[in-house]
Amino acid sequence: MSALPKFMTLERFINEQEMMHPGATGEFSGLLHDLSLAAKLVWREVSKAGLVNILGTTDRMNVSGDVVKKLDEFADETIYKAMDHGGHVCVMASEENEDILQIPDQYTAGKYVLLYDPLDGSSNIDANITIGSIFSVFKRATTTGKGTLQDCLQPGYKQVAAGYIIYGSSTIFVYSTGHGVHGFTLDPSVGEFLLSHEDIRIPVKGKIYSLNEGNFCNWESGMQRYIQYLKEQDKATDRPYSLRYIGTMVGDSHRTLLYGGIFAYPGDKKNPQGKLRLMYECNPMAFIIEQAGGRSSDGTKSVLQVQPASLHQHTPVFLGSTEDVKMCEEFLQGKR
Ligand code: AHM
Ligand code: MG
Repeated sequence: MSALPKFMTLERFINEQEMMHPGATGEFSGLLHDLSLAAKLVWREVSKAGLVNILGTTDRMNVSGDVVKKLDEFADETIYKAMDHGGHVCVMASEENEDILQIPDQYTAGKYVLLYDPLDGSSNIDANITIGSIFSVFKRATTTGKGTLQDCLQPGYKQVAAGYIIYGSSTIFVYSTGHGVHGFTLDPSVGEFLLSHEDIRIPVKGKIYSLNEGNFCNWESGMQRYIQYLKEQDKATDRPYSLRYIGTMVGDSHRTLLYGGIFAYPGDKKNPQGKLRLMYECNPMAFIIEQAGGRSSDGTKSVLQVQPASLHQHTPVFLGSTEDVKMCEEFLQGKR
């Protein structure tokens, strides 16, 4: 018999991980299984976006003032409906909804909290550019009954799992439960996510920077000096760096995870807290990057140390290779 590679589905991987934790109730695995189904349902719709009359905008704005695309609404509802009745989650919150999302009365409230960005990079949809979904999971802070805002407003270091699904040239489910970062590529012909990136480790240093440089004139001087520095010629420090920017955080962070370097959305004079949301984008990506051996920062401390005060708060974010993020912090703090 020819030596076929070992096929490891996401479902089997989750189950095997659960068996390594005696005492596990299976509730957490159930939550991840439900998320993988949600991912496939969203992927199915995303992949035919150009074929059906689903593209275009509605007249509704989300709470951050962005125009909501129809596909955002579909992804938002699909993830909610895939997760609301499994008995694993006590409350949810999504980037597209101002308030927390309660579990319907007829279903059991579980012990986990799910926060998600249903469709990240939605301004890229019409141009058929990579988009994604991002999720963050906490254990509930309250003990019984319906989940509350207090359950949702926990700092990122308390996440028990986080991940994203990238809908690109292939669809990949990347997640961590605090034991490394693993990626699974969807084989659409069998409808399974198969292990393709085991135990991803981010390079200690890269040579790519990824950010919206069009905001340069509004940045603080430390940020401006850092980017100027990356563009200077110096063989010894591998400069100049290359610039890559998709404008979808999932895509830009995924490339940074695999190739190294830095992804950033800094604060600036117009928006001191930047554009990206702590609970739906920055916390889960920071968890993944740190789990892969990288570094996250809000300019002064790990993103995971930021204490949330509200569901939709923004934070400056710097993610990537440890050496690159450290150097950026030095510029921001005026040490260079
Ligand atoms: P969203 O599509 O969920 O609203 O996400 C916001 C997106 C991020 O994916 C991306 O990093 C950023 O906005 C790009 O912003 P800009 O267009 O200012 O560069
Ligand atoms: Mg987003």
